[in-house]
Amino acid sequence: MEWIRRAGDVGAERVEQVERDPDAGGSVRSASSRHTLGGTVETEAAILWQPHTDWSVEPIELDPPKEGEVLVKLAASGMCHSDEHLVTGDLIAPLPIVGGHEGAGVVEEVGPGVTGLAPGDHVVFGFIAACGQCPPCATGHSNLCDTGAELMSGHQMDGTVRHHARGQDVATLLCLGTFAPYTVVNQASCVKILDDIPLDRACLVGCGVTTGWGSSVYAADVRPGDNVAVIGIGGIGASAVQGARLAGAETIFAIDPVELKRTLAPSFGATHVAASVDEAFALIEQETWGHMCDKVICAMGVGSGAMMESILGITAKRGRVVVTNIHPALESSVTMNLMFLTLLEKQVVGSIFGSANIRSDIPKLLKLYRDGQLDLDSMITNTYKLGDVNQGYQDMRDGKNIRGVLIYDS
Ligand code: CXF
Ligand code: ZN
Repeated sequence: MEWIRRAGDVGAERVEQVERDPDAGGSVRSASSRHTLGGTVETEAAILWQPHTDWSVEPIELDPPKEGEVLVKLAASGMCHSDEHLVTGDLIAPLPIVGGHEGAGVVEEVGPGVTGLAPGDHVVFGFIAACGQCPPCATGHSNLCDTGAELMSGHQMDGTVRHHARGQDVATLLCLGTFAPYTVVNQASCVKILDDIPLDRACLVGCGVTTGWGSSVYAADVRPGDNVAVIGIGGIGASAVQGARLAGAETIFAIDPVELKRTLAPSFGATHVAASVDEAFALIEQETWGHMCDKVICAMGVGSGAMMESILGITAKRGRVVVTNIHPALESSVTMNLMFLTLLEKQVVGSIFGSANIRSDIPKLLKLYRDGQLDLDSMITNTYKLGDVNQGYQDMRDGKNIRGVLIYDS
């Protein structure tokens, strides 16, 4: 007899004493995964083998966690736009790669040297790991963590990978790979959360929600009475609207070409909607008496440098534009009248993860959710099984989702 954690146990604090069958090698089976404790996990994952192709859902083998790593059984994964950026080639990463970086689940095993995490702990992954030791972490900017930057390579800290398919090594997006019921990640990526937070909601704060909320609250520094514009009302933009509302903005202009998103935006706190920046110009001019927006958050899927001059046009004197969305990796030109930037003291700042801190802000946002101040429920427009991941992304392209979420079998 020995103590094991059942492979199908997400959401339940349950460690069982089981009789191991010596012929079966002490293995535990769930519907889609076979797991030998301390050994390989045979499971499945959505892998991108080439840009401009579908995600391929297929069997993978997962090595046990090494130094500083943990094996996590995932309950859910958000379907962020950044995974789509791998498909379009706007984001460049080593291929093949297991997608997904908005994950929440339960720690199943810990590798050597792991401190502060134990089997049974509920965790959310911060999409940028935070080691707590490097200069950015030590100065309160863990969104720029040096370890996090290394793990963005998609390889573990020792330069190898734990994921394998078709006899090949497979990287994981941001060294997370949440498009799979199991993954192995660095402990620095994990944030322990309370057991009573639903994991299918909690996963969203690992990227999109905190990125959007922090873009308003930290990067833009929205103040009570501010006029704010949010461009792009996906998962990040809807959360930026919520952040601006919580920070006391007076007016919040939600700008999106998709009608469904303009319809949903007021429920997150938008006071006005417009289909484009150009259309928003006259509305903002009228509603702010020509003052324009103190803060503008760029949260469209992929930005375009050619739009910056119009974006600066809806920005007030001393106003700040926060560039949260990604731009194509090879784009290096932008339209911007630098004379007016100087004369009107406008600012353009970049922000990653909403300039937030995974260890303080993830628990904070989940508390706001529990207290009913942050709406995660309405952010989830559709849920999918892993096998339907391509349908989920098609729905995103078709403008049907604020956020799709993959739900794994419990
Ligand atoms: C992105 C930012 C660029 C690297 C990949 C992740 N952020 C959120 O999805
Ligand atoms: Zn993301």
